[in-house]
Amino acid sequence: MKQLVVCLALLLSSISAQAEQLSIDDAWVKPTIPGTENGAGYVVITNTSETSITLIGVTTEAARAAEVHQHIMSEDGMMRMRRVPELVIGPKETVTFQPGGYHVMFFGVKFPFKVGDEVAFQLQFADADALEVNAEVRPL
Ligand SMILES: [Cu+2]
Repeated sequence: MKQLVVCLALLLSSISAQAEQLSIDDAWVKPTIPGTENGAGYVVITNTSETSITLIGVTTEAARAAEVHQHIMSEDGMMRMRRVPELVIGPKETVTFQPGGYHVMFFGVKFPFKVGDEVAFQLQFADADALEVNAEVRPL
């Protein structure tokens, strides 16, 4: 019995430690343009821990697929989007997703994103629990 109590205590402390590794602020998505099926979302992720944490993807029920993207200036001077398979967030580092930079790309939205709606997605990490994000649809 004593051993079980110790195990439970360890389990609980590891859960709360993981929950505190990351904090999420200012989550929002753009309204989708009528007739198009792709969307973009933004979030501010802060790693409050002493070790690096790697974002490896996004899941959502709101679209056929979702990916972490970045805008990059290509050699011909055009802004292009590229998928970011791994985004390392250093100890105490804050990564700000914003238009023209990192964003969550939604492919094949299952409903139009309208101002005032909420869009839920989950950030997946290699070394921490997934984080549920509820993003508000805001006007541009
Ligand atoms: Cu994109």
